[in-house]
Amino acid sequence: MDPLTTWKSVPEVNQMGYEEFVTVFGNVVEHCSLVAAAVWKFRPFKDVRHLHEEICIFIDQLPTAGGEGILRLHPDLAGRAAREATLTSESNREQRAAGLTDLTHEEKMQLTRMNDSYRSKFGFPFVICARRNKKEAIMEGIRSRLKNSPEVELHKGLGEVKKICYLRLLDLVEHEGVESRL
Ligand code: 2AL
Repeated sequence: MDPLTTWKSVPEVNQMGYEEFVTVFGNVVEHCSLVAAAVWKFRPFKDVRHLHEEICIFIDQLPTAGGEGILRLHPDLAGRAAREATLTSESNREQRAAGLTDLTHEEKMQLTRMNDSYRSKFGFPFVICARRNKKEAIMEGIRSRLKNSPEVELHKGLGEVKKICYLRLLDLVEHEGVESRL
């Protein structure tokens, strides 16, 4: 998909009805259209960054179980959904960009083992912004984050969800003059 032909302008976003807004932004947080449904009422947005800030505020106000739920909606990196080709197009593109579609058999086994250990320790999957990390950084990230407490990992995981969300928003909305890094 060519972003230039699909980008929405901020005025277009601000004029969207609820249904169109959820159709367009329903997966900026993976499998969680509730987020788009919740922030629609905060239009008009000044720019894409303002829309992202409202999403972050919504995520930060969730109780622990809600935050954990958001993390659980994410597929494992190079996990079952990738093997079974059931990833969302966004996730597929992100995992490819990080080099996770080109892992050796050995690397796949190692990542699967670490993903499983992470999930059994914390009760939610390891989440990291794949477009901001190459496979080596992801492997190192999961290894070191496995040592953290559940509270720290809930916070770190949601921080990564916000980064993933920001990059997905930049794919959808015109953003001239807006910082592409958070
Ligand atoms: C993902 C995903 O689907 N995209 C991304 O950047 N990270 N999943 C994950 N478990 O970290």
